[in-house]
Amino acid sequence: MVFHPNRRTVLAGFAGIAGLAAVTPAVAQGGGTVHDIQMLNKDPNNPRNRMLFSPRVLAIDPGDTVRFLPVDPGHNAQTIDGMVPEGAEGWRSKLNEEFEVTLTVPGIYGYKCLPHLGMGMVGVVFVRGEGMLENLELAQSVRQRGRAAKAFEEIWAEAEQIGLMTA
Ligand SMILES: [Cu+2]
Repeated sequence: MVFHPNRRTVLAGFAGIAGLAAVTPAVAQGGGTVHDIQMLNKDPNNPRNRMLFSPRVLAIDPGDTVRFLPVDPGHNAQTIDGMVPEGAEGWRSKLNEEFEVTLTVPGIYGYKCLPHLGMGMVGVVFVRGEGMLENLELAQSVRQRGRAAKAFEEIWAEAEQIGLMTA
């Protein structure tokens, strides 16, 4: 896992020099793609849904970067104990701060917003590749409460629906 706290600045400078800012998708330093997850107070598609990561199910390739965007204040993103693949490290972002993490180990990464875990503000990143589902059972066996438990049920169902739950 690699942190790139200042990469946006670096990339912006590079894109400016290359003159490609408008047409080039975000590419991480290592060549992987950058995927954004918004941290929101309200779901634009359903205002009754409060405090959420969007998207809360994300599948990426090894070496890709996940970027958490503090669109609304009061959120962070941190991995949940027991929901990180063996050999990989978790992460913990600060409140209200944009945060990037590059994931190289295939598997399932469950994370939460610490202030809003009780409101079901959780998400899962699937890193594709050999062994992606090796920690699925372990991740699913982590005890969740209340709305977080409900959110994870929905997340696993959504992952199943988009074909992530079969190797
Ligand atoms: Cu939150």
